[in-house]
Amino acid sequence: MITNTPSECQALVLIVDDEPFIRKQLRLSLEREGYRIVEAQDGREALVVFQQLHPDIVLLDAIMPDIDGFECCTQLQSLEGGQHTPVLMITGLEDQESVDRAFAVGAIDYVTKPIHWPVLRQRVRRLIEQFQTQQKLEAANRELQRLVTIDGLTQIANRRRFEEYCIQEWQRMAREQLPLSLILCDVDFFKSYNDTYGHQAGDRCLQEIAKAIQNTIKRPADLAARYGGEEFAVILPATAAEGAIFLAETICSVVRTLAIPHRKSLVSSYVTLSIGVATEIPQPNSDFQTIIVVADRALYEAKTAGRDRVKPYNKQSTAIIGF
Ligand code: GH3
Ligand code: MG
Repeated sequence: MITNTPSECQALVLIVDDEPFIRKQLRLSLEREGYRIVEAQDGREALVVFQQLHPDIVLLDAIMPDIDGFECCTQLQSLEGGQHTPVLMITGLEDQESVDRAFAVGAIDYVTKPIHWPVLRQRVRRLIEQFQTQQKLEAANRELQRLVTIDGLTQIANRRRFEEYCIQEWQRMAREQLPLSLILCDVDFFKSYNDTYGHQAGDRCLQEIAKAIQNTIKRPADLAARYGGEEFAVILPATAAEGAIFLAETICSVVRTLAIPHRKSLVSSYVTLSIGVATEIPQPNSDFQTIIVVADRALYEAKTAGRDRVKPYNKQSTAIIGF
């Protein structure tokens, strides 16, 4: 006898049949395997229960009054999780057309009455196993997807995610003709910070700054990213210059108030940021890199003007770099 693993045993089976006797037989047989069981006596009830409890498998009678099994299976496919959850049709119909119909509406397998119990048990076990493996794989893929877009040190978006999002929002703002703002931050005298306090302290400092920036942005569409070594970027879709400058000033002052000691800084006793801000309403088919170049230029101006400050994009900067 093949025994089920603990996670298979905890699996929830939804039994849908209008005949109480069949439901009871199925329940008893599958409870013996260790599954949890929930019953529905018609298609309508099955759809409600499915949405509430998200079962791991549905055993579905084909012939029922009102919504029959075929219709119920069709409707299940459109519910959340419906396309992934296996549906095993159980029916007295054996004709070619019924079998074809069952698979056409999304059933993954088909068992005929009278039920051959050992076969049913094996099929249920195999389908649950496949479903759960699939679920784990999808969760692992989601985690992998998250990992490739997150910076390992600071746990905010990485450069790759930044560029992806910047292109996406640049194009969206071009379609909607709304302003996109970009904030570029660079830690002041960070090389001497590392030299003074060590690389590990430098890493912790970057983590604190990332957290502070992340906590400062509020709108769901805003994205904070680690742009490079000690450079951070914030993308602000549908945000005009005033709003972006205000946020940049807030970031600057939040980092100041972290009060991370930096005795080798030439502008403060604490770690500070220099920040450049750019805002543009993108032209259709223009290159998103333009806004990065402009923000970088503004950042350079913040550095040369004495650091620990915000410099917004201005026309002069754009003239110098030729946009
Ligand atoms: P400025 O005020 O002009 O920006 O000077 P700076 O010293 O900050 O700039 P510079 O580009 O000379 O040095 C940046 C330093 O940031 C050098 C590099 O070792 C450090 N750095 C970059 N990435 C990391 C990191 O992940 N961890 C740590 N600890 N340091 C990093
Ligand atoms: Mg720096």
